[in-house]
Amino acid sequence: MAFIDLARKEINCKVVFYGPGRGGKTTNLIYLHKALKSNAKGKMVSIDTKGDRTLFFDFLPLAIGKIRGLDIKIQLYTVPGQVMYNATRKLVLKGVDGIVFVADSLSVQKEKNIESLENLIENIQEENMDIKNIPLVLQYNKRDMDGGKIPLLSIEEMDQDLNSTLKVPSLPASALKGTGVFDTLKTISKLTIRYVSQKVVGQ
Ligand SMILES: Nc1nc2c(ncn2[C@@H]2O[C@H](COP(=O)(O)OP(=O)(O)OP(=O)(O)O)[C@@H](O)[C@H]2O)c(=O)[nH]1
Ligand SMILES: [Mg+2]
Repeated sequence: MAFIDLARKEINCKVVFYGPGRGGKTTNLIYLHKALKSNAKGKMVSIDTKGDRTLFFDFLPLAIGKIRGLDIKIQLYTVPGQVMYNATRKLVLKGVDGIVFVADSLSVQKEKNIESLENLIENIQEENMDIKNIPLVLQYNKRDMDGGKIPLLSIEEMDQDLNSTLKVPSLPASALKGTGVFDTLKTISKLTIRYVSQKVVGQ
């Protein structure tokens, strides 16, 4: 949950990258960590990985600027996408202020994307939150693999599968090349800061 530290004049928000296994969540954070200047980022920490699979979570703290004299800090987390690690996903989701759902554009992953989004909605409900109230952005990742051996889902099909009822912002991306990664961060940051400010004002 977001918290304001008035002594330090800062607001901290938590954004979680969610989505199916091997969809590219960790790759998003790795790209941001590489691309950002050192005054905008802290240390990236990956807790428990096996090969390139996340078993617990990755963490990357960012300082994204000032609003009305307050420093805005966003802490990025990833969950493990593998189906069996649901308890860990629930733990990482606790106190979330914004979510990036990283969907895999490979056509063979169509069902996995849908399952993972359903799992997210379920886990959010269990936390007594409503997915419609939480800032959410869909990222359609791996668009650089267009024309490769495995066909990609079209953007329209992914919107149909994942966004027909949610109707949230969706962005094409390649976390590996970095295309769309900053757009994703910008979009979720804006929504999250607005959401957190409203909660603060409402208190
Ligand atoms: N070509 C291409 N490969 C990608 C892209 N994003 C991720 N990958 C590759 O896909 C594999 C899985 O990426 P990860 O970022 O580890 O996936 P993850 O969502 O963190 O997976 P889990 O930790 O198992 O949940 C890695 O080999 C990445 O290099 C992309 O945009 N394009
Ligand atoms: Mg990972």
